[in-house]
Amino acid sequence: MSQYYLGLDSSTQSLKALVIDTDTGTIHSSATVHFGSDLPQYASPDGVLANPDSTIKHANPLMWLEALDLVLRKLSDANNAKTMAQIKGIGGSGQQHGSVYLNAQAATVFAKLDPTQTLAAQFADTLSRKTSPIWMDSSSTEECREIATAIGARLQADTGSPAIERFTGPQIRRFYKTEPAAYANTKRIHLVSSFVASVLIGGDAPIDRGDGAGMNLLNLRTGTWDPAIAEATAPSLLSRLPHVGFTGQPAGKLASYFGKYGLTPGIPVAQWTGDNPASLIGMGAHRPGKGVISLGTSDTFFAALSDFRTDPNGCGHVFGNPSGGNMSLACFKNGSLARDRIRTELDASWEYFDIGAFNETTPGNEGRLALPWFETEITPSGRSTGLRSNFDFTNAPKAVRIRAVIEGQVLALAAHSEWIGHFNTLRVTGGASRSQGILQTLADVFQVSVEAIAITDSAALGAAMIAAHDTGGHDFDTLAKQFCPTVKTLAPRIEYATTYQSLLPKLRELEG
Ligand code: XUL
Repeated sequence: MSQYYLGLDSSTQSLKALVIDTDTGTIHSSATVHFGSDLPQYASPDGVLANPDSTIKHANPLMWLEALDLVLRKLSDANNAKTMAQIKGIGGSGQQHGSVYLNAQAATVFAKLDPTQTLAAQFADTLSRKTSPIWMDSSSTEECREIATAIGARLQADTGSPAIERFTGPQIRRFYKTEPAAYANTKRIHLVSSFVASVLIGGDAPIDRGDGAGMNLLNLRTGTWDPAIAEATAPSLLSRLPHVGFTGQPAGKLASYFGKYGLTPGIPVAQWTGDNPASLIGMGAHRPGKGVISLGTSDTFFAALSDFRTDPNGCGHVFGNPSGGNMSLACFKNGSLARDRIRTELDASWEYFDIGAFNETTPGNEGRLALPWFETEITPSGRSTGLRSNFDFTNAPKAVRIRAVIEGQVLALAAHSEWIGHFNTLRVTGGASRSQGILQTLADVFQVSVEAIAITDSAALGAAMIAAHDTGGHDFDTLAKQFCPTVKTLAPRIEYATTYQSLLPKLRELEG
């Protein structure tokens, strides 16, 4: 009888569910809820609530819960009862850094989930903060400065990152300063990942080391919360945080509520992690040596680290690797939404955007570069918002503009990941990894071979693989061989190495 494991990924724009079959090494089934189109009542087309202040990016946590009910309903409708009953364990990942604030009532609701009501209805009165700041929020600059002043260089040396606007600690400090009464009324602060895991187990799930490292609160050297940093962030914060889980140890058992979807109550639920740590697993890159580029809502560059190292320029981060040890990450906020906007504004078809424009222009684009910073960019941070280019962008031919944007984004990926080291292979995932033009540009800029893997939902796949590992005893090397085969490899064209090398100073100039 086949063994199935379910992976869930609660990302910025959607919630995905993926069932893997570890006997056959295949993906058995999947379901997706798009927050914008499936849950329009939350008025969050891209998973974010509108706000007149462009630095504030919040989402409604009840939307994530409604999506959980809906995705499990879709999954059980698509499968027969036997399949649902054969799911042996559940894993999950969430968009990183986002936080959920719960009052004293939450513990009772967790313990008595009622299958006759929806999750969103049951948790509606448990939020001490109605909306959750997510990773796109950049409103906490002042709080970052305050935490950095209080802790000094030790903050990056021990937590893996300097104070960063989107990280949970500075966000919590901002909440404490702007809404002190609501902070006082907060009994528990969860990450998106540990919140959804808590709902699944009907109790307080731990925060895993992988995702917890994105909070500016977790000491990666001791593996637990840093009391001095927590106190410098907000008073009595330690008592409001769940404990940090041990890598590989399940979070708990599935609550009986979920029996209504055909899942077996009591099956183990793995600790949930961040979408990037889960993607590291889902890309078959849990061992050092392979760099991963994920082209999604945000573009990220990450890799397993052989030792604990931090970015001397302060842009990159260290997170926990779900297979043990650490991973590096650099995150670029203007990823696929920026590419979509350029394509729409230029009225270009996907085919032209992915291939045609590249055939009409030459690598290096005669030095013309653009950075589509429509949202306040994270890497590098502190720069003004808007499209930047070193040529007359508006009047240039379409193909030149498209190449300028893609080469600008890829050169930024290369420039800000230099501290991580050199790789012989880059594995690429995310929607844009289907683009021939982007893949070839990555190979030529990085001068390494680029592999695309079949799956674009690497976080959901990674979450399912973590479930198979943590709750079913499967090992990551075997799982990676089974589930992460390469579908396409592109070789670097050596003749363009110097062209791109000489563009790096131009990129730095454009970044300012
Ligand atoms: C990573 C980051 C984003 C989110 C959303 O630091 O902010 O990649 O995890 O995917």
